Amino acid sequence: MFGFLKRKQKKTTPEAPEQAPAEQAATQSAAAEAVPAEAPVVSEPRTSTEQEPAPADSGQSDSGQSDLSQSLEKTRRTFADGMADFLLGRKKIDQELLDELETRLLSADVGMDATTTIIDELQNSLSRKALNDVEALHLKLTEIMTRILQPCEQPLDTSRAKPFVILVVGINGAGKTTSIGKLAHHFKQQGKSVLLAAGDTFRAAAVEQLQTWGQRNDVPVVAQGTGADPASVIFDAVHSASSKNIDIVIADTAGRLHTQDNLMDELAKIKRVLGKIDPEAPHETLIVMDAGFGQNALHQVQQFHDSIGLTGLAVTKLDGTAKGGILFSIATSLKLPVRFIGVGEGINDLRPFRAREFVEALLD
Ligand SMILES: Nc1nc2c(ncn2[C@@H]2O[C@H](COP(=O)(O)OP(=O)(O)OP(=O)(O)O)[C@@H](O)[C@H]2O)c(=O)[nH]1
Ligand SMILES: [Mg+2]
Repeated sequence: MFGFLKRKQKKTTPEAPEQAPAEQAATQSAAAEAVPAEAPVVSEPRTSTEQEPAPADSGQSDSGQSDLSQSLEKTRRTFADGMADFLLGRKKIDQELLDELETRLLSADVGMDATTTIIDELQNSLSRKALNDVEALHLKLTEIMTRILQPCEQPLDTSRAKPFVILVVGINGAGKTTSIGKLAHHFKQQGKSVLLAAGDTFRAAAVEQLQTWGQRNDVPVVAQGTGADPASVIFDAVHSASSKNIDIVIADTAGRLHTQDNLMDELAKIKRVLGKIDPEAPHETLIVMDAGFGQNALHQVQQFHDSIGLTGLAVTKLDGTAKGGILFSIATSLKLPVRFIGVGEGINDLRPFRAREFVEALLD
C-alpha cells in the first residue's frame, strides 16, 4: 500500500534548497607522460588506541543502513504530494489518476522514456480491468519500475584482481572524495584491505580531505605534493598496494568538465599508465554523479563515457534532491551499471544499488 496515504495528515517540512551546481572545473595543466619518480608520502593508518577524529566535512547525517525511504524523502514527496488527494476517496483507478501520476513521474526526473513505459503499461492493465484498486496500482507500479531499473543493478565485484583498482572521476563537487571515504568503509566492513591514492593534486585541501578519510577508516593514503602528476601518484599507490598485498586501491582525481580537453587527456593518461602495471587496470572507472543536477548530469556522464570509457556510476546526494527519479533516466538512456547510491554525508551513507529496494523506498 502507498505509505503516503497513511502519512497524508502529517505536516511536511519545507524543502531545503538544492545543492548549487559546481561552477568551474579545475584548470591544472596536463602533466608530462613519463612515469613518476618522486617519492610518495604514505600516511599509514593509526593504531587502534588513537582517538578517531571526525572528517571536516562529515556532517551529522550518518543514517546507518536502515531507512532508505527516509533518505529519499524529498523524491518520495514529489511522487506523493497530490497523489494522496487523488487516491483518497477514490474507489477506482481511472485515466485522470494516471495523468496525475505521469506529471509526478516527470517532475521527479524519471524522464520521458521511462515515464511512457510506466504509463503505457498501467493503461494496459487498466483497460484489461486489472487495476481495480490502489493496492493493485501499487503492486503494478513497483513491478514496472523495478523492471526498468533492474539492468543497472550490477554490484561491483572486486575479487577478480588484486589489487583491484578503482579510478574515481567526475565534475567538481559531485561527491568523489566523500564517496571514496564511504567506499573505504564499505570495503573494510567486507574484510578487504584498502589503500587510497590522492590523485587530486590540484588543491592541498583535497589531499588533506582524503587523508582525513584515510585516518577515519584506518587505511593508508598515498600522496605527493600539490601540483604533482596525478598519474604518478596513482601509479605509486598501486605499486605500494601490490607490495603490501592490499586488496583494493581507490584513486581520487580532481573535478573536471568533459569540455576541458587537457584534463580529460589527463584521465586518459592515468588509465594508460595504470595499464603498464596491469593491462586490466583500472578495473573500474567509476563516475560520481550528483543526482541534483538532473538531466544535465546525464549529458556530462555520457561525455565522460565517450571520452575515457566508464564502467560504473555512483549517484550521490539522493537525499538532497526531489529528483531521485534520475535513476530511471540513467537506466533508459545511459545503461551503465549503478554501483552505489549516496544518501547523505556520513560514512554509512553510501550503499550498493538495489533496484527493488530503491523502488520500494520511493513508493513506501
Ligand atoms: N547530502 C549529501 N551530501 C553529499 C553526498 N555526497 C557528498 N556530499 C557532500 O558534497 C560536498 C562535496 O563533496 P566532495 O566529496 O568534496 O566532492 P568532490 O567531487 O570530491 O569535489 P571536488 O574534489 O572539489 O571536485 C561535501 O560537502 C560532501 O559532504 C551525499 O550523498 N549526500
Ligand atoms: Mg574531491
